[in-house]
Amino acid sequence: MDFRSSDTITGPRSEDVLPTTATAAVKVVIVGGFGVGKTTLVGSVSEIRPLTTEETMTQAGVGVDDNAGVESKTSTTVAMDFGRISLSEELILYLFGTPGQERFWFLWNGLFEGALGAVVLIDTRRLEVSFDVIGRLEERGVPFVVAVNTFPDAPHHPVQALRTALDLPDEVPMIDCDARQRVSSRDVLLTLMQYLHSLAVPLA
Ligand SMILES: Nc1nc2c(ncn2[C@@H]2O[C@H](COP(=O)(O)OP(=O)(O)OP(=O)(O)O)[C@@H](O)[C@H]2O)c(=O)[nH]1
Ligand SMILES: [Mg+2]
Repeated sequence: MDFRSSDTITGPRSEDVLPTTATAAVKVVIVGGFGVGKTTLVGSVSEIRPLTTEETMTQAGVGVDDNAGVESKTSTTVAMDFGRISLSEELILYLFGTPGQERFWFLWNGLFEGALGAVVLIDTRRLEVSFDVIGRLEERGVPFVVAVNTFPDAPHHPVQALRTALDLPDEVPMIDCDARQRVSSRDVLLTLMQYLHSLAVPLA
């Protein structure tokens, strides 16, 4: 297992130290089917060097790992991703990326403990890998937003068609993103925080 953040222990770097102005910390989970870009999103947006648990995909996974549509993928998350981002001087988000493959989903229980909300990343080339993920979030009652990770060869569907396909309630925000881009990933997290805020503020 590759715990990249602890390859060489040289003491904290300045960007690893929590800002003294931080007053609130929120745990957010990044979920989605296999290969939709969860590890990429955590890595692009994290201000600390992300912790990853990538393992090389081998022949042993053929027939077990469904890599249709992402055949070039060479590694997969086997436990979790972890990162951190300060959304403001006071507000810190701790990001936990889940493994996409169903055989590792038993880890969800621990990863969701104390989480305020979730981002569901989807790939429109393989919408079906997201169905169970959304169902499990709904069962847990965890508020979530949906981020459409735009791969270059992905078909473009009208928002309403996507919502219908995912059976998504109208109030759940949906946003396009490029998980490789920091600003885009940050916008996804801001959308989630605004949504959580709207749920917390009682309607007049
Ligand atoms: N073109 C494009 N490629 C992307 C984007 N996001 C991720 N990728 C690529 O897609 C592949 C899958 O990304 P990962 O971040 O490993 O996906 P994951 O959801 O963490 O995968 P698992 O943990 O195995 O479920 C990688 O090769 C990324 O470089 C994107 O927005 N656009
Ligand atoms: Mg991953």
